[in-house]
Amino acid sequence: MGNSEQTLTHELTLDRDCTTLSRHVLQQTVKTLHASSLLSPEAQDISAIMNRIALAGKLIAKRLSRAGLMADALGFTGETNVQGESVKRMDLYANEVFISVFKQSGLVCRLASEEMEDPYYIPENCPIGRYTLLYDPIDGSSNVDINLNVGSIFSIRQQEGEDLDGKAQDLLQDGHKQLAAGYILYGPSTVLVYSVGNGVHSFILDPSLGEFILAEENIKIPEHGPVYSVNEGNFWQWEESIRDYNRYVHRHEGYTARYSGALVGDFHRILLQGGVFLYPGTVKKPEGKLRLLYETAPLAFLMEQAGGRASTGREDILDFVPQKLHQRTPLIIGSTEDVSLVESFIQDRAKREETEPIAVQ
Ligand code: P6P
Repeated sequence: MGNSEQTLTHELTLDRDCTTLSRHVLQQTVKTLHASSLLSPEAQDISAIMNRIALAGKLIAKRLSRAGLMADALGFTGETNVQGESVKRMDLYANEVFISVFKQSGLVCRLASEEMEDPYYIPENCPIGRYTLLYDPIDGSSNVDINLNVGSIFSIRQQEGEDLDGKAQDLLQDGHKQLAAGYILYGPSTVLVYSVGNGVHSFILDPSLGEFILAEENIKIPEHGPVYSVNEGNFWQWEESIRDYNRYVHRHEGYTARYSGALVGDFHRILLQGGVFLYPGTVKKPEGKLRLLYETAPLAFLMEQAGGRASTGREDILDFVPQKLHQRTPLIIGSTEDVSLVESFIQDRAKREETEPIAVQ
């Protein structure tokens, strides 16, 4: 390799190492907003919010790496959250981390979390911003005590109106209202993936620098992939069409099952390798288990930005209008061909049920 090529390679390498999250978000937001400069207030705000989210991710990653050595860091609190789920100590810790990094930021007015029945309103003695952070502080917390991957999921929306009744009704709008979305995956490395509507980009935390460094820009999901990710233990709870799909992938070559019990890790695999993740409705939970505003909608935002699809099985996730803050939806998300295949089983079964009397169970 000649000297000039070596210099170019070195310069590229140097530039790659210097692309931190805050710089990248600013550039991306300016492009998305067609803003005139890096100094546009909204671009600055979104970049600052992403920086706060990154700080929360660093604090949570640090706690997770030491939790097994700390008293009272793991296990259950003995409480039940608004979802009816047993609360892990890490759920509460992570929820508090997000509140603490945003409370004095002057960037947000509300924080809506899976762990809180109502949004947390920034106190009047703190600076108030015009944005709302919606988040699942630790998704997949059943994996925490066994040292398997977990994640945080986030979505950023602008407050609309004055929310005078404190009911945050303006949050009950479809997913196209999201300004940004992403997740942090706490695995062998800590990965932050985000989009502000101009492609999907991943960053890896360099613990020696304490910085998230750009790993991959404009991630695109393959149109088809071999992986289907679903909890087959629910097979007899599903509607017949989903059972039809499951039988199909069992009988046809080229499919393989992967399921970790933590949405963020399963989603990340599908995003990078292609395929489909499903959490369908069940008899007990026809709306499904996953929550729209801080789980399925942010992931749908990312997936569509990456060239994939996200559906409830009957409509696009991003079109779904929630009736309540903790609205649940079924989720079918991933490669366009694989999501469409699942939907085809739902449509075929619906047509058959229209023309044939439903057999008495
Ligand atoms: P199941 C974790 O509790 C979670 O919300 C997601 O992270 C995960 O995909 C799903 O639930 C797992 O649910 O019913 O398969 O254990």
